Amino acid sequence: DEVRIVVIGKTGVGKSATANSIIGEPYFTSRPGAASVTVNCEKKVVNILGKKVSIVDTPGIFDTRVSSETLEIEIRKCIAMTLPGPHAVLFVLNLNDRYTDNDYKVYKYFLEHFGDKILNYGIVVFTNADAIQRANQSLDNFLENSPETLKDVLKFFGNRKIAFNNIDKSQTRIQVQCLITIIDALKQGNHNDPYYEDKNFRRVDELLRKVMQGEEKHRKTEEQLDEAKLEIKKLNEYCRIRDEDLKALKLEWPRINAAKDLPQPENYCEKEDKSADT
Ligand SMILES: Nc1nc2c(ncn2[C@@H]2O[C@H](COP(=O)(O)OP(=O)(O)O)[C@@H](O)[C@H]2O)c(=O)[nH]1
Ligand SMILES: [Mg+2]
Repeated sequence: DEVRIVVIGKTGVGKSATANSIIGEPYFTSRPGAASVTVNCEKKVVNILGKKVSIVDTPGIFDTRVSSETLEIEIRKCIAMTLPGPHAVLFVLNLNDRYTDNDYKVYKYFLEHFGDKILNYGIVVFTNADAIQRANQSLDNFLENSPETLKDVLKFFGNRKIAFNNIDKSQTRIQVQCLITIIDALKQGNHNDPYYEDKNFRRVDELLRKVMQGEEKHRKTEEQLDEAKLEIKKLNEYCRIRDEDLKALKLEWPRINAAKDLPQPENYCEKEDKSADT
C-alpha cells in the first residue's frame, strides 16, 4: 500500500515542518525567517502505519521572483518526483496569516497550469494549529470568519482540510493518522484515477503529431505551429531538467512496481529525440 504526497505552498507557511511531522523525524530543514530554506524539491520515503509513504517537499516558489515558465517547470519537476504521480497534493496555509488575494492567485495559478483535475487530489493543511488551540477554537469555527475566497477554495477541494500543530509532538501521531484517513478516502473516491497524472507531455506529443501530419491544415495552422513551437521549447527545457529524475526512476521502477502492474514510464524526451531523427 503506497501513498505519494507532494507538499506545496508559500515560503514559511510550514511545509517542511508539516512534512517532518508526517514522516516523524526532522529530515527536511525547517526554520523561521523569510528566506526559502528548501532550494530544490526533496523526497523522503518512510513507512507509516504499514504504508510506504513518499513525501516531496518543495521550495517556496511562489514568492521568489521567477518567470511563470520557470515556476511551472519547477513544480512539474517536484510532481515528477512522485512518479507515476501524487495521491495527494497538500496545499499548506498558516492559520496565523490572513488569506490574501495573492494566496488566491497562487491557487488560480495552479488550476490554470495543472488543470481542474488537481482539485481532486488537493487537501488544505493549516499549520500553527497551536494558535487556535490556545484560544480553544475549532478549525471550522475559526474558518467561519475567513475571506470568501478561502471558503471557495475549501469548497472546491471538497472541504478536505486538516490542522497541524507541528510544535507539540504529542499531537503528531493523531494528526498523521487523520491525514492518512483523509488520503485513503481520497484514493477510494478517485479509484478510477487514484493519482494525479501529468498529462502535459502526452498532449504535446499529440499536438506535434497533428501538426506534422498536416491535420486541420485549413484551420488555425499558424496558431497551432506557434503553440507547438512554444511547447517544444518548454518540453526541451523540461527534458533537460527531468533527465536525471527519469534515470533515477527507471532504476527504481522494479521496486515501485513490485506489487502492481503499472505501465513502464514513458520517456518523452527519448521519444522526442527519435521522432526528430526520422
Ligand atoms: N508555532 C508553530 N510554528 C510552526 C508550525 N509549523 C511550522 N512552524 C514554524 O514556522 C517556521 C517556518 O516553517 P518551515 O517548515 O521552514 O516553512 P516552509 O518554508 O513552508 O517549509 C519554522 O520556524 C517552524 O518551526 C506550527 O504548527 N506551529
Ligand atoms: Mg521548507
